[in-house]
Amino acid sequence: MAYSTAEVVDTVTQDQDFISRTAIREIRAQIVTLPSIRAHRLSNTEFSKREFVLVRVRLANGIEGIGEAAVLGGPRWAEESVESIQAVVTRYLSPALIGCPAARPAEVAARMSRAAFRNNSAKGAIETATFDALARSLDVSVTTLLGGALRESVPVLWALASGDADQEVEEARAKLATREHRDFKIKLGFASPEADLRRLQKLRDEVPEMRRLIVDVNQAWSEADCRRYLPILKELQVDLIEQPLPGDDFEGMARVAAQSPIPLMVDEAAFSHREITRAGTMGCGSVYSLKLVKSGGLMALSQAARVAESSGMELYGGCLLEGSIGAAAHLAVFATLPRLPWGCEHFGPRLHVSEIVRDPLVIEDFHLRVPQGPGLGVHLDEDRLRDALRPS
Ligand code: MUC
Ligand code: MG
Repeated sequence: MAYSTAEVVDTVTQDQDFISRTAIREIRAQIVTLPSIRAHRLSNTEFSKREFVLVRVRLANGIEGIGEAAVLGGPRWAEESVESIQAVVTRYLSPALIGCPAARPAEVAARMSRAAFRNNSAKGAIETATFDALARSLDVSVTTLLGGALRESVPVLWALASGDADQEVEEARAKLATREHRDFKIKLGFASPEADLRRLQKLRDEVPEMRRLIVDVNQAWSEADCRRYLPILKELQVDLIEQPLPGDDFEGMARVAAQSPIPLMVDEAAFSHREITRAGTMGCGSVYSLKLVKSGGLMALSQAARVAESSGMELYGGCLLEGSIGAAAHLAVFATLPRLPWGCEHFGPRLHVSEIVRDPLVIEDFHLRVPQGPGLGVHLDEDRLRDALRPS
């Protein structure tokens, strides 16, 4: 059936009208503080409350989208802090984006990269909020805009990170009993390797039902440590070792990976697509941890998955302990990936004592459900948010 000229002109006009109604009018960045259920320890930082920046993008059509900019232990896991994110969003990214249509995500991303170098957590939250607002304007899910869902849920692990072996045994048993988690990530590197291995041995002995075990060393070991301790990790049936060496030691990671009896996962080493390609082609690891704070946007996160796979790495759905908003943003991308063999680690929402959304994410039968649209599928609870805002 051929369209008449008048019908084509009508469609083009409607499209242009829609695009102009999605012009970004306002971007707000609010610092949120949520206490954690227990202390969470990494090799280089420790915290008992989580702070993040809630980004709200309002369009000309009145629709608002939300995004979460995560950090870990201040400017410690990466260089951004909640204060720097708030300043960069308000002072640089927001002025660059006012008037830009949310219906042109490629232009949103291009304007952000012209306005600021890196600052990926800030950019990732703005892009999330922009996609959320655009998807709500169209009454579809963000996943639909990113290619459409290939799965409705993702296997999700739990991280044991108090450093207290007795507490960790109890925590692992509780997660197994409620059928929330059977795969676990154990944070190493804040104690001596010998103490960490004793902790692991106790967990293996006392919780034999634990299935997959991943250890995250967060860059704390040397190459010599790896040679000494990797055979013991193999005996403890560890399935994956995450970023044992410093992020910039690509050669060391490649040497360790070549000799390791267990696959290595690349985390802090690779943010940009060029770094991912380098890590993969050098053989620094056989798995890549996908994170919005490394990629700086939902589209770039989805591309990072393709780049990692084409460089020879399998995919793991990483996190920076985001709450429900950040987790929903990751899930919107994870749902579109043809392969995600290592599942994900978006247990972050359960690490907080409270939520700022009305519809917390659902974990059942060891899987995290992809929230359904429109938008990200999560909605702010303004009363809870008010209680959680850091006083200015
Ligand atoms: C990291 O390095 O992977 C994610 C989970 C967790 O326990 O720490 C973070 C960061
Ligand atoms: Mg890690």
